[in-house]
Amino acid sequence: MKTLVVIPAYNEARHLPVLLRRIQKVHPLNQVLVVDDGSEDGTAEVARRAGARVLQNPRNRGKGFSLYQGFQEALQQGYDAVITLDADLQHPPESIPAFVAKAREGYHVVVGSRFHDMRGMPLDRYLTNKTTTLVLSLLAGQRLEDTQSGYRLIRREVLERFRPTTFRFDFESELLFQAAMYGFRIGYVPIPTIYGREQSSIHKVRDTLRFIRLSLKLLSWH
Ligand SMILES: Nc1nc2c(ncn2[C@@H]2O[C@H](COP(=O)(O)OP(=O)(O)OP(=O)(O)O)[C@@H](O)[C@H]2O)c(=O)[nH]1
Ligand SMILES: [Mg+2]
Repeated sequence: MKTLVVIPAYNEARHLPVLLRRIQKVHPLNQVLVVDDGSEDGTAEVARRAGARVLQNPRNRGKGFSLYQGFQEALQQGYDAVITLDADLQHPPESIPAFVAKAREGYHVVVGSRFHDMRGMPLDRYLTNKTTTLVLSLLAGQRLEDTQSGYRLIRREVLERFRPTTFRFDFESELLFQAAMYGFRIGYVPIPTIYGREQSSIHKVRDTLRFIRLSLKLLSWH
């Protein structure tokens, strides 16, 4: 299964050298695409120097937009799947083979789930995660897990079908919803819950409002 690893990155120059070195042990770096989304800290240069392929947005467009750019690239270049993973070392690249193995079992989307052990997740993120997952499960008519996890494998068939309307952190919710509605099989692999001291780029009020707006929009699918 030819897989493109897509890494959305906003000011991640500090983490990328370590991350890319770890990725290299399990996946060829010429099949790793870092999307630098208007960073101000030299993220693109650092990623290029470490041997990854790089797309660079002159200004910040959102995590979802960057992921979508990665999806288009993968489709154009004939990849069978993408693996999306965060640049901030919360997603251990050593799990990449587990995602591929799960996809081979016949799953179209594989989500890295932290639901088996969420100790270490800050309370506000825990509550947001549980609530958004419950809402999306109800909307999608199936029990979903860890819908806010950015560590995923998505097969080509899903990428071809997906029509996003949101391009920030809501994008990943919309992707899972559409995959479920189109009847694609969604599987899970356990990943650890890792939180450092980094500031999240998620804006509590703005991104919550975006999620509510998305949920209302998804209701009209029914
Ligand atoms: N392309 C792009 N990537 C972003 C943007 N904001 C954050 N990211 C990246 O998305 C990944 C996750 O960002 P975080 O801010 O940690 O969000 P999160 O992991 O969902 O939130 P936490 O659970 O609080 O860690 C990291 O690789 C960031 O560099 C953005 O505006 N554009
Ligand atoms: Mg994070």
